[in-house]
Amino acid sequence: MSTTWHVLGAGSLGMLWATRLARAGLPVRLVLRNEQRLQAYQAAGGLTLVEQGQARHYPVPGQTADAPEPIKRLLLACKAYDAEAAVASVAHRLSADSELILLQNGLGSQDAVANRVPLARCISASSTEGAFRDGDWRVVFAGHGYTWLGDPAHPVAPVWLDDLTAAGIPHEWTADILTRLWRKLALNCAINPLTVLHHCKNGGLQAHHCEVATLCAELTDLLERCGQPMAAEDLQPEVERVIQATAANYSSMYQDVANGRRTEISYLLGHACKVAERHRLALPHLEQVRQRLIAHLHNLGLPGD
Ligand code: NAD
Ligand code: KPL
Repeated sequence: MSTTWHVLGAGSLGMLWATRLARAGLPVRLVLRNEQRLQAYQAAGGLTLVEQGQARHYPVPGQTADAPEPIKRLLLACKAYDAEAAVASVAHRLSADSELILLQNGLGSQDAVANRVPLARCISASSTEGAFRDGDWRVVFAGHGYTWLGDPAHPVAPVWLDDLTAAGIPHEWTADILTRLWRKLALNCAINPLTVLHHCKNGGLQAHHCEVATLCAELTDLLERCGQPMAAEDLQPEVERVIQATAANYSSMYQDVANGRRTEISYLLGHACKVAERHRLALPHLEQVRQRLIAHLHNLGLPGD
């Protein structure tokens, strides 16, 4: 019998994973924030996945964190700033043979989660898939991509990767998940805050080439200093390539700010600056961008963390 996938967080990625796993005939349960959300979900009767313009309905069963059955496999699909509290809400249902898959972008939340549930196995993920919500309990699959998974503490791949294959979720197990997470963090730090501060699409940063190059130089120093030389390799050319390839897009942070949503700044730029301080490495431009961004968020009435 297949192990049940508990998906905590009925947001964009949570719904994208839950619907594809359910479509493959795998047992899935959606863990919702409270009884009120559960009732609203039950009234809707399930999730809708919109793929290539086609909407399909999946009646994935829902429950709250207080449901009685143990959780053996948990996909944590909330934002980085909610991860620790979210896992705490189901900690009483986890045990030494539970496995958690952490979908959060950036760094910092994974350690916070692992410290909360030291017995469970925590697997980190870094995804380039894209999805957004276009209504309650509805997700649009917006960009095909890849999800890298890895466990910095144990290099052995889990057997349930077969479930992802069956569900058509493109993935790869990697022993170097920290390199991937740091590389993505560096890309996001070099691009996302500047798109917010200059109020532009990613391509607009081509007009701020020197500023981008300065941030890349500091990020490269940081990655080398904190033992991530592979994540540092040719960072600037890759940042420039991503800016060009995604020129017509707004960065995820830009979209969060434009929609009045809290950003994940503390797990991106905030994490980079904190680690630099720990290594006594001065990164004046990154620190200045962080402070400008926080001031900008406060001016908009958004949290600066
Ligand atoms: P989202 O805001 O759409 O969804 C998060 C969901 O988690 C929300 O529905 C929220 O209510 C729920 N949640 C938070 N705390 C909860 C709790 N205690 N109990 C139950 N539910 C709770 O976020 P998302 O876009 O799916 O992003 C999730 C993570 O994946 C982020 O770190 C993001 O950066 C990363 N990511 C997203 C995408 C994407 O395309 N959306 C792509 C790559 C990476
Ligand atoms: O991941 C991104 C984001 O917008 O969050 C890109 C497109 C790489 C820009 O940093």
